[in-house]
Amino acid sequence: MAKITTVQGHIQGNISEASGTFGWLMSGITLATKMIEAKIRHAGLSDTYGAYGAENVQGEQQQKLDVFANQALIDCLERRDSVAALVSEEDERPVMFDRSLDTGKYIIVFDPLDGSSNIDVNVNVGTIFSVHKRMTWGSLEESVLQPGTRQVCAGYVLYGPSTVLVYTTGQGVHSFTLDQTIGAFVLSQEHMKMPEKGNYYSVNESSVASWPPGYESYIAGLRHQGYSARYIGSLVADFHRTLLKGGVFLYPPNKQKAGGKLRLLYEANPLAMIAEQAGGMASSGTGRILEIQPREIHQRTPFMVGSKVEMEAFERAVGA
Ligand code: FDP
Repeated sequence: MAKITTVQGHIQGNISEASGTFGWLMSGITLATKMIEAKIRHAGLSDTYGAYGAENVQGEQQQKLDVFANQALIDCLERRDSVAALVSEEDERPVMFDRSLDTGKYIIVFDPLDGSSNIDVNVNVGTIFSVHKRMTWGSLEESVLQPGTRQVCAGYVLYGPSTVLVYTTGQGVHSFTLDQTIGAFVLSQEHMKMPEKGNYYSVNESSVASWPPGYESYIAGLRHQGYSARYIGSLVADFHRTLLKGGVFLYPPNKQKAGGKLRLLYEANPLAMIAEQAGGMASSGTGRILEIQPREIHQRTPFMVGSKVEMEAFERAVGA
């Protein structure tokens, strides 16, 4: 019988945590994402599509699946003793637990269902997560607002034709595929590398007229070199393609969203860590994403991520 490696077993060997604490914590994430994936697979058969009827803290219409995904993650993680706080895109404030510094060591930040506008049309969506270690000084609130350089683990699950989990703990990027027959994420690729250069650029060009100087000519330059466009509108899916095929994804600032659209803590930071670990780069247009000191949990940032060649050209184009 062929030996398999599950994500919990793998991650335990990739983090400096002596006990099985981190594997147990990770099992909370994998259990929740398996519940989310099961719900998505049957979405057309049950009354799961459509708006929930409320707005989230960002002023966006919550979808029924957003609400389900958020609750699944909270339910599966709140019982893990090692969790000090949970921060979700869907909740205005962090959920904090009254646990000692020795027990409640981790803060988990997540976007339960990224790409909500694609849910009803059967296009790929995802869950993004980031884990920080609680600081031994300061308040728990301060621990929640750590820069991306201090992430101890970052990852995402892409609900696509197959369901894939990608994670890093700073020891390379590894990918797992959900084996439905045994209900486990099984190792499919270790030490993934983003190609140094790709053939695609990925951006919502509808706001080109209000991009800052340098962006439009950069994209025109890529087109001139023969690059092709790909834009799904689900960040996880657009990022996953960029990780595998190379190229560049951009969400620049524009007139309506002067500070960008994507969220620093649970979208840009985890994907930036994965990109860097795979040999790519991630920028806000004015500096490295991972070095931004967050001021609040739902902070937005412009987000550009991709292969080394395209990102170095981007930085030259915008003077970053
Ligand atoms: P959505 O609005 O569907 O939830 O962060 C949210 C996000 O999707 C990303 O997944 C996606 O990359 C981006 O917004 C799409 O925004 P635009 O529709 O403005 O292109």
